[in-house]
Amino acid sequence: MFPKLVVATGLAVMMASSAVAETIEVQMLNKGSDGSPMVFEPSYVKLAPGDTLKFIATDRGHNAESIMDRSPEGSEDFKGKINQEIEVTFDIEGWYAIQCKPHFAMGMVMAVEVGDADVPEDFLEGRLPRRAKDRLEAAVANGQ
Ligand SMILES: [Cu+2]
Repeated sequence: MFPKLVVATGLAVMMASSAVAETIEVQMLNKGSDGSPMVFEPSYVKLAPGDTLKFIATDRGHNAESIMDRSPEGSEDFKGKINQEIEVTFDIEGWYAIQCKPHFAMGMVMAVEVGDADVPEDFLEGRLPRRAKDRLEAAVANGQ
């Protein structure tokens, strides 16, 4: 029994320290698992620089794109088409806000933290629909 445990622990350490970039899937849904309408699931993701998010068009009528001025300096905005599955790689540390354009006013947004970054002071400020702001706030709170 003891030798087995040692082997399992060694494997876990090896996996945790592996530097291989990961791809994490985010579903675009008409209804989340908690019943709320029009969501990205999960709505908060923490990545290491170089990791990729894959947006899955599970339900129709959604897209994924950057919310202007809510991503780190030097990063590039992206814009997926409606019903398009896209993969976005995040190289620069910081916080990113992402929206589904058709359901932005309904609060279809998510937050991505890359590396260990402080939330920028203006991340939740400026022009944001109330529901988008509420959900973004909740997503940020998840990450703190
Ligand atoms: Cu949507």
